[in-house]
Amino acid sequence: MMSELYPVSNEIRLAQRLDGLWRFRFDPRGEGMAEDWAGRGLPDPISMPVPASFADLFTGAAQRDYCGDFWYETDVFAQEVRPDERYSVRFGSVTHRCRIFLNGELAGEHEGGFLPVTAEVTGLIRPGRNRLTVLANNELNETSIPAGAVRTKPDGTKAAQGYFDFFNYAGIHRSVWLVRTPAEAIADYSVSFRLEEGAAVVSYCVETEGGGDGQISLLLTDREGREAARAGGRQGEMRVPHPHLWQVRNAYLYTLTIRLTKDGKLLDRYDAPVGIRTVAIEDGRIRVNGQPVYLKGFGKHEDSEILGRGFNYAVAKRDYECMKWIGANCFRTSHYPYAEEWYQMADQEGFLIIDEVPGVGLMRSFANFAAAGAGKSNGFFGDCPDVELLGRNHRAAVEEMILRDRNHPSVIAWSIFNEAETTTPAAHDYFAPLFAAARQLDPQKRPVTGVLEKTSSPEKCRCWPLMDFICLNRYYGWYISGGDLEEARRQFEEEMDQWAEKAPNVPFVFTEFGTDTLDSLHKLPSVMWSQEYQQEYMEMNFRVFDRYPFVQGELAWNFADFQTGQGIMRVNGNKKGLFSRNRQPKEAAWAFRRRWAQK
Ligand code: GCB
Repeated sequence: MMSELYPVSNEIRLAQRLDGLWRFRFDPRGEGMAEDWAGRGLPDPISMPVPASFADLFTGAAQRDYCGDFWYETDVFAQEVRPDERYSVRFGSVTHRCRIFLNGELAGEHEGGFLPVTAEVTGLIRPGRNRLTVLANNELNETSIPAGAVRTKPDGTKAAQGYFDFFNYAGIHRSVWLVRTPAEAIADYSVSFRLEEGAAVVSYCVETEGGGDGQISLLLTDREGREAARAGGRQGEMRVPHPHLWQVRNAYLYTLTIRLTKDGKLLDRYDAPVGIRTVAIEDGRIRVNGQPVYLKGFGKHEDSEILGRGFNYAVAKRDYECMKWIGANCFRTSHYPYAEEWYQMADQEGFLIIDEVPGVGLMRSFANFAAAGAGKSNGFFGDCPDVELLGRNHRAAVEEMILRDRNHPSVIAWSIFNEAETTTPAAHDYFAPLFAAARQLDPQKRPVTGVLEKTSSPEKCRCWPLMDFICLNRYYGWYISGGDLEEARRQFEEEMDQWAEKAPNVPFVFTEFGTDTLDSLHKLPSVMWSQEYQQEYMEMNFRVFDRYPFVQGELAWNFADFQTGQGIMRVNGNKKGLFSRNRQPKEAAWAFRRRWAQK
């Protein structure tokens, strides 16, 4: 596996961003490979911004809803090509799968649309102009995640049917880089922490690539650039006396400078921010640096007008400002790992992240989210067409996510699935190895969890014992007993009483609860979809959460309104946001702001 180090430029390394206006072509008949579009250049291309989803840029439904193969192409100018260096192109993600070509030659391929794709192009790259081509595909099936299906219409066009409640945005959603590293290079590193009386012990491991016997040295400096610790060797410990800890909403980042040298010559260097903190579940509490923390925040989406799922710093900045205003300290990357820049910003802002793989849609039904919310599950693992292949793809996503994100202090837990079928022995057999893999892969041994929908009830769920803390998505007062909050509360408490008996001492976090709410609708007495109803529903939920001391967090669904497929359940998307899609607060946001200031 290629290094997952985020690209940087310094005196040794080059990271050249290739974002901009690329050339693009839909390939509805899948002709591009046979006609060698990678070698000959895209015929009659149109322009396409990178990064962005393609769907919302057009005025036609055919382009918005396009499903199948599509191609991107750009020119990469290399001023020089050094014979003794390695070159690669790195995509933050390409949704959902891709093949990468340089100058017509296949350089790499990747399954999964939410994690980086790195293709080594050493030997293929030439001085001057090079042609970089991407063949992408956004079809959904039941052997990869997120799960779904494709329907072929009578005219031969395809339509994606996700078993999930978000628009099947596709494209090059994150930055693309040309990366140059030395032949003998730092490939990756990891850190983990132990707090002792008056000191922190940082255990580290550095991996190198390209052979050679260069020496590794590490220097940890504080925010003022003063030395905090140093060490030598590929593996070891550093003692930091009187450490400045990374705290929730009060971040402190050191800089770890890793150097690879040989005979006094600097071969490679990589600087990384490091937040010293511990995460553990102890005495039924989620603890950061030993202190219990109540999680307050949201399930989010990478979603905004025009960009779709394309990463944009300004949108992300606005989201963090809104989350700070409302008093949040946490979010879940529902339902897929987000662009790396989200985590870098969370590291700086002191936000906590539950990092989720795209393990969503693993319950077959017409509209999974709706059936799930109402407790109607139709199974999955027992009759999935190739459960082993699905498991391999799922495991690859778990591995790649942990490898990518393990050094972020903001990441406090790994979520292996959202609302999967968990009530059969087949589901347990499917998930047990994925939980084990996550535990084994993470040097920091963070908690591992999964997100349970309504049919994963205390009596029926077979997978909750795999989890270090239990995440529940519950919609009492919306999908269940909608419009009758008193009855909803009664049913909700009935379930919670069962959990209290079933799983004593396990922390619970509500990872979803919410109501679709139109920012234009007011009504007294309240009705579903009105601003007043959202507020009353939230207040009922707060009362239930506060009755059960094992509830250790509340992540409302959703941070903002977001785009979904069309259907009778959705009014131009899911409107459960506490903020509108253009990030203005709904009325209930003030109730959260008041509550979270006290919590
Ligand atoms: C859920 C899903 C989420 C949906 C949400 C809803 O349970 O996890 O993806 O968007 O419900 O609003 O129905």
